[in-house]
Amino acid sequence: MKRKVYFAGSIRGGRADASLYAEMIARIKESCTVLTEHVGDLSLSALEGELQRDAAIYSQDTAWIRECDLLIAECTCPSLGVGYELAFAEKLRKPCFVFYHREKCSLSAMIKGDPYFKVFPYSGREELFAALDGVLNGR
Ligand code: 6IA
Repeated sequence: MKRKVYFAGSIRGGRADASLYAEMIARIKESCTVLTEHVGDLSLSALEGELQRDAAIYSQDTAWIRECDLLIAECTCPSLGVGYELAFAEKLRKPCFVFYHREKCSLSAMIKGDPYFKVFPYSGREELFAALDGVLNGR
């Protein structure tokens, strides 16, 4: 059976990297099921998110984190929601893999300094997708 991946990326924190999330999700879907495809939906703006019922979003997303086999987060664009999801997944002992562009952001010490998270800084697409393939192939 395909592994279930919870992909986390910024929504209300800003949508600057939404197309990158979509590319990462497409790559993950080659071998796994992605529970959170909407995170890479380019038509989804932070404002549209405001119109959803927040309690329903929280309830669905935490259920998906319980269900997932692993969590992959792209953290270049800082997001309170992604930070929360990482802590929630750690509590459940789900494997967590964090990617961030080392020149474009200074990753929070609460993520970078937590030895539970496997953190992958990258400088360009090639490095990012090689590291992502490594995670997906268990290297
Ligand atoms: O604080 P943020 O909004 O940046 O948090 C982003 C994270 O929270 C993502 O990894 C999502 O898993 C989760 N999240 C935040 N907003 C939503 C949401 N909004 N739907 C699902 N998950 C969300 C409504 C989207 C809807 C129009 C399709």
